[in-house]
Amino acid sequence: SGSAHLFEPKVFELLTAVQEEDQSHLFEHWGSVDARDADKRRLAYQIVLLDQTTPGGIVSYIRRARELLRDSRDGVNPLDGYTPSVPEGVRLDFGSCEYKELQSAGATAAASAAFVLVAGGLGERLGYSGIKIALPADTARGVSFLQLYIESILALQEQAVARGQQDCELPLIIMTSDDTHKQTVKFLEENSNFGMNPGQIALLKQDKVACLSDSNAHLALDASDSFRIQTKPHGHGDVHSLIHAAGLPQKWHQQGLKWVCFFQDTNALVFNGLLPALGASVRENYAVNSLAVPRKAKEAIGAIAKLRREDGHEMTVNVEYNQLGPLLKSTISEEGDVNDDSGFSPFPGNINQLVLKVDEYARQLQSTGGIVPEFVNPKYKDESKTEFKSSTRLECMMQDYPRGLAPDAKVGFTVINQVWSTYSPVKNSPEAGRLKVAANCPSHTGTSAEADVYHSHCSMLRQLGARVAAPEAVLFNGIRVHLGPRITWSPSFALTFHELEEKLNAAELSVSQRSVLIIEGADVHIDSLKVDGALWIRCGKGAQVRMQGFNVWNAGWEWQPLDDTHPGTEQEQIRGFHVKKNETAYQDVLVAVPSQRA
Ligand code: UGB
Repeated sequence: SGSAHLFEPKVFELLTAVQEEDQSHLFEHWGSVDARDADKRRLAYQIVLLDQTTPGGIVSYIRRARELLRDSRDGVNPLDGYTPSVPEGVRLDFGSCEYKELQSAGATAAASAAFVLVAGGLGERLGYSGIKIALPADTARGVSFLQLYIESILALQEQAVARGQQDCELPLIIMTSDDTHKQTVKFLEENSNFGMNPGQIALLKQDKVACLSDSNAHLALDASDSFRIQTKPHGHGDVHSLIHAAGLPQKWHQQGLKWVCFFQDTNALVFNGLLPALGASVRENYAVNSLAVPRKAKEAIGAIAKLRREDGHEMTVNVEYNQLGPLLKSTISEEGDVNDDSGFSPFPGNINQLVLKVDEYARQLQSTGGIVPEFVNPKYKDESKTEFKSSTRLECMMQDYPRGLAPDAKVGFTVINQVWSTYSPVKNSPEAGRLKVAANCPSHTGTSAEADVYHSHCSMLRQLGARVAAPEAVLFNGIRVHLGPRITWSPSFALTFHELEEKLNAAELSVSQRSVLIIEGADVHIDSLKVDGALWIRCGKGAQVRMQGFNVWNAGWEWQPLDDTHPGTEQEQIRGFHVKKNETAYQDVLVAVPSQRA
């Protein structure tokens, strides 16, 4: 129309290009293209923004959507023609010789690693109003997931510095979304980045993508605002295009970094898996290494599978749980997704912790622009499969990255056989958790996550020969867990079995069932110690604590179920208990004592 020139040419060009993708309905009600009209400007500039933030741009997005929606309507299964089998990978027992070896090798290799935390999820399933990374990783020590992750990375960095790599500064990238960004920034600011340098952390915010209203990939206008396109999250797969857009792989390459480790928002045990996996990546020269755990059949976590097509094309990828059953039924197993004699599915469960090799990752992102294969999941109104119950959008998952790799890329997995040692996230509300338990699956609640933190710490000590009392079954929020002595320590004290061995004489350590033992600080040494009650050892940077002949006995702390007199805070309600601190013995050496010279 005559007023078209009022939009800048670039904007007008984009609007035309979008319209030509069968999107006339977006502008039908415009009358004339008048850029002075506030509503029209709003829609136009939303399209500009979507074009900038959508991987590949808006036109490419519409075209991808059209194809995927057509396949969905026609019932085309992307896995058709593929036969699954259990791939080759590294299988480890928590604390075995091989595990310890790879864990130490991984801790050394971490000196050349970048870390990526995906934290854009809102946690609807958990029913928590705050950001999940601000939840406590365990109630005894009380530090948040984010602090724990940062402390772990800093501990690895300190070790590299101690080995002579003076300038080591390990990058942390946090992917946020509109739902989590502001709160994440504030949380970091309020806590001075938990000790990281300001430039060490990079936040990448993912944006939502345009919704689609029908099988022809028409963009969906808001029902109450015909000058706004509906948007929804695109999924954690965005992390790759954001990393690409920020030019990070090239930067990492220049810094001499070799590995990049991805992990999720609420797994306190992540480094128990990441370090041996990093060690395995070095040993096996994996371009992609997915961390995995034994998976119960039908459990709602993806399965790592090797897929082979008749023409010989092979890939080792994650198959989401809703696709695995049908795929197995149509190929190798009439029963579908069922447990074998081990009580678990033969396919290891993906836990979305990945170790990628930087140089191949950089090459791959260069050629794909960071777009990982997408999928669409429309809920159709009827059999004709043209209209949807509500608008849909394309989605993507970070673990689908290997799908785009060349067939000769070395893709493996590392499974740790003891799930509780490696993976125990806080994903589900108590109600949802109880349903999971009823279905014979881990509850993945605040309750189970807490118990597993202590369980894994206790197990490490026991494996080294300490006398650590057995756990007792308790019920919180209707979820039964086994609660051992509440033992936890900071990553600066120990991240590996090897460090633990160096710092404590396990034969002379004993801890009773009701006890709490918290150890914080790098230079803590336990020669002989008996705890029956609560002991908190706090050792500042540069200071040293040596526990020799200590015998702690006090009223300790109690984990008490919530009830009407004590309904608990939102954070406590997720777990189902509050901690009553009756008495605590502190061993504090917070400032360095100047060493005495003879
Ligand atoms: N996340 C984002 O950063 N952005 C998003 O848009 C969405 C999520 P969920 P999901 O380990 O048990 C995954 O929602 O996606 C972050 C795997 O697909 O907790 O349902 C979010 O903040 C599945 O194969 O999990 O399922 C969180 O940190 C299985 O491995 C992370 O992404 C499953 O996780 C995961 O998001 C599992």
